[in-house]
Amino acid sequence: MILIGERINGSFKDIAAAIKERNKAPIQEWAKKQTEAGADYLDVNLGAVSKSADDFRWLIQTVCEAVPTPISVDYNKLDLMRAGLEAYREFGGGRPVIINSTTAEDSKLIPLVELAVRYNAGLIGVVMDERGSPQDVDRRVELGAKIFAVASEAGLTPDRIYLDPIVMPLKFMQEQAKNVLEAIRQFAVISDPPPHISIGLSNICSKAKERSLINRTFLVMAMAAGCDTAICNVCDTELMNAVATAELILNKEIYSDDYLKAYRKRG
Ligand code: THG
Repeated sequence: MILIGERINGSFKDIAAAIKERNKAPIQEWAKKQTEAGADYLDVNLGAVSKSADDFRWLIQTVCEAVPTPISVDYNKLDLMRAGLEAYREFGGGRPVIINSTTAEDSKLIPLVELAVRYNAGLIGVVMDERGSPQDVDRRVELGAKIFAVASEAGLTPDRIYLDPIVMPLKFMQEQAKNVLEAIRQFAVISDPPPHISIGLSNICSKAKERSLINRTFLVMAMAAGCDTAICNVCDTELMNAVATAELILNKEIYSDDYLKAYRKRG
């Protein structure tokens, strides 16, 4: 699994306050904690707290100073994405990068694919268009196939393309979870080799009581369907243990009695 730590996101109160006050400490602590927990990438997202390119540059610089972990640059507007990628090039010194994200709309997809080519980045494509996010499997797959086709045409190989079926809250859109799982199964046969399939896991447990249990049950099911990347709470030990066990069951790691310990030390 490619694990992307979700915690440096302005939708969390402590991160929002840290951005407003330009206080590096809480952000750098989360960067370190998630890195120690095994994050392959750190998602860095301003949230709604700011729309300023300067703040995004500062946030990315702050993370890069704390840890050598690569970043997924998370913003839904092109101008800030450009500023973020420039900052990352300056402060990240040539680390890998994931652009998070494009949608399937031409006005976003075409420039963001171009940015991914220019910055040698991976690109997450969420299956939305001008009409919003689809509720059914077929439309999700249609939009995923479009993103894959446009990105491939521009020269991105499948290992740089991440399709995101858009996970919805179980509490409010209960019927969507099984549609997401079916979309994952179909993304996995879009090409051979397939693209990465990535989910924003914690969307599933929004406002629910049993957050951790819902997260880990859904992630294991998504992995069985073909998901290989998750933006998630990497500091949730039960979640990480479930991922390690699912990887054994899917025969992606070699069994040993100490596999949990081995998984924690990986990378
Ligand atoms: N796909 C892609 N990128 C994404 C998402 C996605 N980026 C953002 C998001 N979704 C993934 N990250 C999070 C981060 C936090 C939470 C959910 C998803 C979360 N927040 C708390 C909540 O909603 O209850 C609020 C914060 C708090 O507790 O204070 O759970 O789907 N490509």
